[in-house]
Amino acid sequence: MSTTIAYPYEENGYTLYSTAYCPFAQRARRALSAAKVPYKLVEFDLQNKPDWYHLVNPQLKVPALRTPDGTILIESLVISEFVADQFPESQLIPTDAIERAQLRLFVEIFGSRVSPHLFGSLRAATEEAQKEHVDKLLAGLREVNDELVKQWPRSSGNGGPFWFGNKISLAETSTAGFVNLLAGPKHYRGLAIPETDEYAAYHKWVEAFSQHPAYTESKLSDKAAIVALKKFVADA
Ligand SMILES: N[C@@H](CCC(=O)N[C@@H](CS)C(=O)NCC(=O)O)C(=O)O
Repeated sequence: MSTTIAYPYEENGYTLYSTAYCPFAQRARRALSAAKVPYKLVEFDLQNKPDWYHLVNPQLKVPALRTPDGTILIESLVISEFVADQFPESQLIPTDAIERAQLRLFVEIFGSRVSPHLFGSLRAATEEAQKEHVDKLLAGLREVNDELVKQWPRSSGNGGPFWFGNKISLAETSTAGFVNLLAGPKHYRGLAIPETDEYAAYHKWVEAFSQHPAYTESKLSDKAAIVALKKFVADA
């Protein structure tokens, strides 16, 4: 008897459906990579989605993760927490409930105070609106900085330079993609992140994860990020 595979996946393994420039897809890739989980990467262009993709995710969004038992998971943070739960030895998230909440708050700052203004600054049509978003983006990055300043003296912070001391965790795998995309507002809107005390912890943290293979293997060059973000730019 022959079986038809309606969409590509790794038999008895993990398959991640992804798009290179998507910061949400990068979350899932980086969680898998930081946990050293082998997986098959199925990458495609969102403008040219394969016909079979609705069988994987009817919402037609990336990322999606197919697990060895055939379960399909969607939503980047859900996938990331699944990886952390399934591979606890990777210590991608603390075990203590308060520390877990503190890590989730850190990720949330990127979701609600960094990412909206990163994209908002590009989409804004007037110089005034662009400047307002750039100012709010900088305020969001100062919040990230201040959260690290609070985190590092805690036992889970252990002095940094990662959120979780000397280990990469979901705090980085879930947010580094947005740091990578700051190349867009820098290029299109003149964003400059000052080298002052207000941003010192932020810069130290970025420098730490920038060397990590879980970041570098799916990092976009500044040029690629600028090209990928062009479609969001109101006046490009
Ligand atoms: N909340 C979702 C957001 C995923 C998302 O918006 N992905 C975009 C690409 S970055 C997408 O697949 N868009 C569908 C399309 O452009 O057709 C998650 O965190 O996974």
